[in-house]
Amino acid sequence: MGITRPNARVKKIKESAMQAAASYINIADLKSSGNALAAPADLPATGGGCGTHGGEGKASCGTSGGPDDMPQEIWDKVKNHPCYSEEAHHHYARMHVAVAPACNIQCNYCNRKYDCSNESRPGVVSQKLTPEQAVKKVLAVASEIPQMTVLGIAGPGDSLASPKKTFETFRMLQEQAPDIKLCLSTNGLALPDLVDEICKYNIDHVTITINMVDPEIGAKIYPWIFWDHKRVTGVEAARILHEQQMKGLEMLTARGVLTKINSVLIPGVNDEHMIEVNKAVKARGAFLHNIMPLISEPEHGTYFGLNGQRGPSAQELKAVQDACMGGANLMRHCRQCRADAVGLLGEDRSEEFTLDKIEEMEVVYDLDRRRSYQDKVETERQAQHAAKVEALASQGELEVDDSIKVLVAVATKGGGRVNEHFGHVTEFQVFEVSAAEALFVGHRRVDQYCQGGFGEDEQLPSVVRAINDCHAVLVAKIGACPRDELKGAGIEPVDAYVDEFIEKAALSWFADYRKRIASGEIEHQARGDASIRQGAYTAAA
Ligand code: CLF
Ligand code: SF4
Repeated sequence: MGITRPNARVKKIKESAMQAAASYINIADLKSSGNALAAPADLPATGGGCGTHGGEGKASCGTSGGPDDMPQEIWDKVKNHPCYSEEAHHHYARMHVAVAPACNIQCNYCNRKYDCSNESRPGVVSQKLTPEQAVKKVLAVASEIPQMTVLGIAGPGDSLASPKKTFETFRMLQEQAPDIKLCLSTNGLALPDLVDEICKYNIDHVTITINMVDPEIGAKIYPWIFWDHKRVTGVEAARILHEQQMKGLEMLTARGVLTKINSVLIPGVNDEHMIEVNKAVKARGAFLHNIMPLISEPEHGTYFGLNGQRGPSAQELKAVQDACMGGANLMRHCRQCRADAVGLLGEDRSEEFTLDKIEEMEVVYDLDRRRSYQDKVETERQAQHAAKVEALASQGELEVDDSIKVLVAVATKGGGRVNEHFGHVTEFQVFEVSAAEALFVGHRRVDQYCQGGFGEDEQLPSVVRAINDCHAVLVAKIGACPRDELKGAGIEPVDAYVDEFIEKAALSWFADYRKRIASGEIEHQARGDASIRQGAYTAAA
């Protein structure tokens, strides 16, 4: 199967993305540029608001939403789920257990040597566990990390291709740790047959990876599926997969299970199709749509990697996400975690919880201790929210173009604060800041610049490339050499907001930036594009 080259409209998205941070492609541009926004003929029209009726979207508020933006029962489900609430992901952790090794389909971006790329990134292989080992591990992590609130099963194959292991793990855990939310991720092929089982075990959150709603496009992504005891290929395989995915999604929605849709953005294959996917899943009640970049390199040994299929740049990804705004709520804080990830999104503590280490640990699952710790987390989270509201209120009136939006990279080690040294960063969080808001729009992985107390100068250009579309980088501390390199690239290093909450710091810096524009001290310049790291990730990277 050949690789489709980007067509004219994708080129338009890319050119638009490259032009300027202030001129991202928007939904209006796409409305006027083609029919991508037209709802598929067989779908009901979508409605706005936060209603929970029928197959409509349960909330129109996005993952940054709070209790005022959605019904109480939905808020109760998402408030401390780090993937379903952007705000929660600064404070609450999740973990995965790798109990599901088999898969029933083949994706062109997957090499079975690695974890399922639908819900993880290539480059590392998880330690596979039995359900008993998995439950033991969850209890060990829960006793060490009281803010770990969610257990997900996301591979390393498909969680529903090995249903016995998946459900046995959930069943045992529910008995022993009833406060932990259960979550699973699937390609959807076996989903309709297992929806009742999902409800039986109170699994409140299900992710389905849906990369297309057009089987012709699907045939470029899936070479085969295993269906009805035989291998099915081509468009027929994609058609069956598509029908199962849509049916499964509708069934979950009808039963009140919150669903998230993961889509892998593959330039030239499904990028211009993504708006249609977004509309189709919204119409069937998906709570969230997570559009993730394809990670593709020859050394991953995947069909796409070996055939030169590239992943999107940071601004290409953002342009497609921005174009989907107004449809299903978007998740932009996904970290494409491993099937055995442990910790806050963006950190991976799985090495602390290998089977041999767990054997030596004294595991005390103390529900009261977990609750009292989470109460403290909640207090901190509310303080972060209040700081953001206060910073927004003090933005003030200036003789400056109100439509200016810029990206700001942030060095943080968690808690929603600017609290990491530039040299220690392995992941920058990126916020889009305007006079109206500071919105989390993504993250950028980088190689750690400071190694053993010294800066690795050859790493600096790749760090700059990763945040090259940002106007400033907020850090707790930064050395002279990287400071000069960043300034030379037009990125302002800022260490004036140490330990402050991120949104407040970003908004304060932006207020100062606008003042400098208003006074004529500086002129607002658009930034270029940035690269998404394509290399194999490791736990330390
Ligand atoms: Fe895991 Fe997925 Fe549940 Fe989250 S991850 S099964 S919904 S608990 Fe989260 Fe990781 Fe992204 Fe998945 S950041 S890859 S979206
Ligand atoms: Fe690989 Fe996951 Fe696709 Fe299966 S569903 S082929 S494990 S990426």
